[in-house]
Amino acid sequence: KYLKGKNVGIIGCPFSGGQPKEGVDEGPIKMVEYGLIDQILEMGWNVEFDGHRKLTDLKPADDPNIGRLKKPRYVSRVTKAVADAVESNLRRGQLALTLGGDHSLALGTVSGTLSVYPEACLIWIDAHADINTPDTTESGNLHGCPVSFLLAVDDLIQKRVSEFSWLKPRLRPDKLVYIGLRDVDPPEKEILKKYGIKAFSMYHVDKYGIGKVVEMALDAVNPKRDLPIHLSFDVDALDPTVAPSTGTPVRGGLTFREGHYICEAIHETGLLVSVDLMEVNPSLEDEVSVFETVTVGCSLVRCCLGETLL
Ligand code: NNH
Ligand code: MN
Ligand code: MN
Ligand code: MN
Repeated sequence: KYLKGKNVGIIGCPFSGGQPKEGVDEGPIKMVEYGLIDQILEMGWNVEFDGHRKLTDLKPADDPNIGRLKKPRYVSRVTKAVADAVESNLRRGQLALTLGGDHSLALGTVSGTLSVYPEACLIWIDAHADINTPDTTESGNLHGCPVSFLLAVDDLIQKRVSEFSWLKPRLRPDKLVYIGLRDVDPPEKEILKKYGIKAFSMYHVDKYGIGKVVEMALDAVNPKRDLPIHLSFDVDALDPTVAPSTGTPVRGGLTFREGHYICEAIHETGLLVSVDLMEVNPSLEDEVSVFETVTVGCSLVRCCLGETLL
């Protein structure tokens, strides 16, 4: 509906500055090495990919904490560049596919999407809500904060740091929905409650089944099925038995099929314009775990592009 034809622009983002564990920057590199580009070409898509972004060039010499926030300048510069890349892909009629990298990158991807499609809704698949503010974050890791920076609500905007002044908070709370939550910080729960943000935790997945949950999630943010969709998929939403090589695994996650079903069902709407696949860390766990995590990342992406539908 929004994109004509099967054109995808891939933005490879080897970046780990939003959290402390090295190796997550290798996620996009490994997904491409494992053949993701060819797999997408084989599905009949036109693919634009001119190599991974040189994001380390943007690293400032000095980047002291701002309050609790770690590497704020680095994260800001990188995510600004990513926002511009997503925006340019979308303006050229491509689906924007961003491979992470840590989830702070969503500051850029979602901003880029909303600058082209201000009416877009955001579906966030994650074990975590990533909605800490500069005040509530315990860790200071920006991958735990992107959603609060994106939200267009006055009392969060006041708390924003000037370093991120390029970022226009355009996401209305009623355009955001979560699936897969099971490790949400107490202040994050307060924020979800305060703004009435729809969230389907693993409890809801167990209670209703994934089919019903995705339908309810779409009903919440896209009732007429006419708005563009940005899907931000943190691989730690999956159970650690399915995706072990990620920085913050949490037990009791989505099964292999539940994760894929979400991607298939969202593809099926025909409204998907932008996809993030984040937090694959090939330096964690053993060889088999890395293989499983990288290949599941690739197959989630393929499902977003329509692979498994008959
Ligand atoms: N809530 C924690 C924090 O803010 C953990 C976030 N970690 C994630 N999010 N991996 O997806 O630091
Ligand atoms: Mn996340
Ligand atoms: Mn997570
Ligand atoms: Mn299709």
